[in-house]
Formats: sequence, structure tokens, C-alpha cells
Amino acid sequence: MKIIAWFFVLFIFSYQVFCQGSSHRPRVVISSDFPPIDVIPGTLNYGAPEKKSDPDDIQSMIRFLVYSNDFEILGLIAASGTLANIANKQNIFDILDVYDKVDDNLRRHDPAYPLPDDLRKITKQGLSGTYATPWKEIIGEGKDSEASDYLIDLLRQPNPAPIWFCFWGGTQELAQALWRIKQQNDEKQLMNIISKIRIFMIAQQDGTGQWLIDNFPDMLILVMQNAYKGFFYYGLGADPKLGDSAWVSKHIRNNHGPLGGIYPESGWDHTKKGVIEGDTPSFLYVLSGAMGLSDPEKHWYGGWGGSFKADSLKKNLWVDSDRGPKAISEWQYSRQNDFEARMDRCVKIPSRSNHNPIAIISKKTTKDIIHIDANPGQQLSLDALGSHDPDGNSISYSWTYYVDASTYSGLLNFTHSKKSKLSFTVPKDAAGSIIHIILEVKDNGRPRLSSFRRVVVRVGQ
Ligand SMILES: [Ca+2]
Ligand SMILES: [Ca+2]
Repeated sequence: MKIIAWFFVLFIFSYQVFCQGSSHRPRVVISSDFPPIDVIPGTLNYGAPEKKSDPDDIQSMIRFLVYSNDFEILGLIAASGTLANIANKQNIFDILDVYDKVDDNLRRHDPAYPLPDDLRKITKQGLSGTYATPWKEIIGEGKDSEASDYLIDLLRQPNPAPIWFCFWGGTQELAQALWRIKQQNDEKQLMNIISKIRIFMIAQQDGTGQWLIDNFPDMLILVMQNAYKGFFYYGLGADPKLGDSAWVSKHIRNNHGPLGGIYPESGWDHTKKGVIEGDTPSFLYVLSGAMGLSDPEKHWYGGWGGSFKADSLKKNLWVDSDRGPKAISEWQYSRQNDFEARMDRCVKIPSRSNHNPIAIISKKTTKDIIHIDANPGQQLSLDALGSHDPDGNSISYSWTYYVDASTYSGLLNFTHSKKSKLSFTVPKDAAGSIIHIILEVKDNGRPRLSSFRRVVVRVGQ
């Protein structure tokens, strides 16, 4: 009897832990102009229109799938793509079949990796013929699709937690869903729905992007128009050696299982071989929050998915920050190493692969950003004591004054920035400003992996 009771308590406890874990994972919908996995790059002068496209979405999807344990994935949408301008969810099913060959091994590293069948169930087909098309031709009666119907049901669920929509192609399916919901004239429900939508568009790939911006001024929309080029192996500020053809062959395509094996060699331009994942910032932006590096609700903070500034005219529209592609490329080392380690998980057992260290500040083990109030001239101490590595690697520390998110414009020199403890004096002329400090804890495994924490200091007058 006692044993049964204890078992029950244990069950409830583990169930709660599980539920807490899953509820903290960010909720995402990925919408992609996803091509066939045997896609032919656009610059090659052969191939049927339904085979010709930009292969970069496949690169991004492979990366997304090896991070799928870090998200609560609510939908995978096949939007219009290829030169034939068709939406075909079979293309996504095809890559899920390849994921199906590696997911068992991924779950040895983390049981949160989703089952392929669970991803198949939420894979929905959008509307064909929408790519680069004006909104008037693709929103309205007769423009519903399996995907837009699915999004209506999803958005009507009472859960108020944010849903991040990562658009790797056009935005028609969400626009149509909102058009349909608006038809019902239930203003309160519409307001509730708008308040939980978070949109990250990689450029505006059909006319509905602008329609969303114009018709829903309260809805959060991030448009990354150009900065995503910082993800290209040859992008501004990038080190080509961390993403060129040789890097991809060694760390992704060869000896990393069937999923890495189909990583396309190039994007649209077949002569530029390497990482061209222009759509990837959309989900790394959300991931940066879960990692402890950033806060996706603070769009200017910066992180693996870049940084934004408020548009001067529209209320809740955010555009590329003035740093452009550098806001993406500056993180190339840590994120490429991280991807490399994730691909190792497809084929290696946990004891033979590297895992990220755990970064702890002031004994706080959550990944929440640490907010501190301080006065000018005050001495501040931050301690990363307790940070460790689950593989037993040794770790090193690096404390950085992150100028780009700070409003203090002076210099801030950290004398012991490589030690676990950081002490510094808040500058006297920093009154009224905000200072961002990033801790990077790096292990000495292969590849070298990092974990981040951020401290935001609000300086009083
Ligand atoms: Ca795309
Ligand atoms: Ca490690």
C-alpha cells in the first residue's frame, strides 16, 4: 500500500515537472515556402518549375528539427513556393520521414524531441499561387486552406501564452485566418487573439505582410528585411570558415546521419556553397529567450536571431536595427558550434557527445534575465559560482558589457572579465541609463559549447 502511495506521489511529481518543463518552452508555428528535398537551385538552367527553388528552407528546417526539443511546436505550414508557386505539404512530410530516422537517437540526449507522427499531425497545407502576389488577390472568400482553418482553431484556444509565427515564406495563411475571424465581428475574441500573436517575418514575401501591418496595428510584427544576410557564410561580419562548403561537409553532411546528409549544398545561387539559412533567425530569436541570452519580448536586446528597432510610423512594427547583418553574424561562433553539437546528437550516444554547460549567476538557476537596480558610483558584484558542465568539461567565463542593448554610451572596463566573479563600479555618469552585461560560460569539449545569461542594470539618478 505504502509503495503504491509513494509511486503515486512520484508519478504526480514527475508529471508536474514534465508539465512545467513543457509549458516553459516557447510555442511556435513555422510557415515555409518549403521545396522538395531534391530541389534544384534557381540559378541552374534545368529542371521542372515545381523542383526549382531556393533550397535554404531545407537547411533551416534541418537546424530547426535538431532544436525541436526546445519548442512546443504547434504547426508546420507548407506555404506557396518553388517556381511553380505551389503549396505542397508532402515536401514537409518528406523531410519528417528523414527526421524519423534520427529521432530515436536524439531522444537519448533529450526525451523532449517530438515524435515524427506528432509533427505530421500538425503539418498543414497552405494556399497555392500566393508567392509575391498582391493581398487583394489572395485574401477573402474562397482563399481558405487547410492551414488557415487550422490556425483559426489554434488561435481560438483559450491559452493566452504567446504564439510565435516564424514566416520563412509568405504570410497568407495567417492573414486569411485573421480575415475570417474578423468576419465574425466578435471584437473581444479578436483582441484576445491579436494579443497572443507574435510575428517574425523574413522579409515580406507576399502582399499579405503589408496587409497585416496595416490592418492590425496592435499586433506585434517583426520584419527582418536585410539583417538575415548575417547568417550567410559570406555575410557581413561572418567568418566563412564557420559555414562554408568544407565546414558543412565535415560537421553536417558527412557522418552525421540521414538528416545531415540531405543538407543542401547551396541556396538559390548554386555557386555559393555553404550555410545560407536566411530564415533561421526567426526561430533562433525565440530560442535566445529560452536559452537565457535574450528576451524575445524586448526586441532591441539582441541575440542569435538579431535585434530590432521600432518603426517610426507604425505602432507595434519593428524593423532591422541599425547594426544590420552584424546583429546576426556576431553570434556565429557560438551558434555554429552549437549546431555542430546538435548534429552529433543524431548519430552519437550521449557519453560521446558534448552538451552545453550550465550558467548560473547569483545562485539563480533559471534562465530568466537578472534585473538589478543600482546607483551611480555603486560597487556591484556578480558571481557565476555553481556554473558547471554536465559532461564534466572544464569551463571558462567571459563577462561582456553589451553596448548595443545598453543606453549608457560611455566605456565600461571590466578588470576581471575572465573570472567567475565580476566586480565593477557603476560609472558616475551612467545615471538614468541601462547597462546590459552578458555572461558566456564556455566548455572545453568538442565542439566548444557556450551558455549565456544576461544581467540588466538599471541605474538610478
Ligand atoms: Ca523561405
Ligand atoms: Ca560540455
